[in-house]
Amino acid sequence: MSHALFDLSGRTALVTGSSRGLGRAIAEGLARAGARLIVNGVDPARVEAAVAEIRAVGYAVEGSTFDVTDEAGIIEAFTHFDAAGTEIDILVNNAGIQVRKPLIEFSSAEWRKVIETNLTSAFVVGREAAKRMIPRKRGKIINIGSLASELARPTVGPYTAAKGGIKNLTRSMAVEWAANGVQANAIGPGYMLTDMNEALVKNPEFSAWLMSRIPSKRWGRPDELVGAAVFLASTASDYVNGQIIYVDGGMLAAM
Ligand code: GCO
Repeated sequence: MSHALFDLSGRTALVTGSSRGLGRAIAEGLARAGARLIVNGVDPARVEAAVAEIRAVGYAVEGSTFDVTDEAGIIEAFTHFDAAGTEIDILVNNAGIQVRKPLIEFSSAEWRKVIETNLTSAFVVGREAAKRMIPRKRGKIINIGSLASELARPTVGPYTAAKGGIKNLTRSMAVEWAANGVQANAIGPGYMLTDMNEALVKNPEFSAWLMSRIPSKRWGRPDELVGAAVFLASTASDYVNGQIIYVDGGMLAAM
């Protein structure tokens, strides 16, 4: 029984990139808290599969397939929501990619791909959601940042720049939209066990270094982001604006 403060019943949540990984875990967590769910991804088959799996365990869910780097497709998706009378109460800007190589070897096209997918997408989808939330005087925007919103390591330059941008895009959203009842905040995952990090998990040297840097001495699980997501999606956070909550096992607290 979830406490009324954290009850998302009657709310509709759109989570970008939620057919798998962190987005999937967050989406299922919001559904468990009562939200009606819209699963998004770029691959129709993956979206359909995720919808079927989530519906099979009894949650209200539908799919919306669009590419978060395609502004026309995003606008079309929101036009469809409008026509269907679907009000997005909670937006989680989760979609993102990772590309690892020395910064000096990145082409500008590769740079743009990461920035577009991890940062610009949050602006475009956030703008379209806010256009509808502001007149309703109510809305929750949760951007997914990263430890890389604060700290850098070699070989993930574009990702780090994008996630640093997410932190201050979140603040910009907050300062412009808070007076209209829209709260914009972020979650900063630490090193989580996802497909995106599979190569790192399998790298013994990296894992040894990482365990020496994380006070909790373990990788995080995607479901460990759900508490922060439900908090930021619920009335419990109505006076929280422009913040980023790190779920990182204590890594940012450590020297
Ligand atoms: C990497 C990882 C990180 C994590 C996470 C850390 O290559 O360092 O992909 O970027 O995914 O973002 O918070």
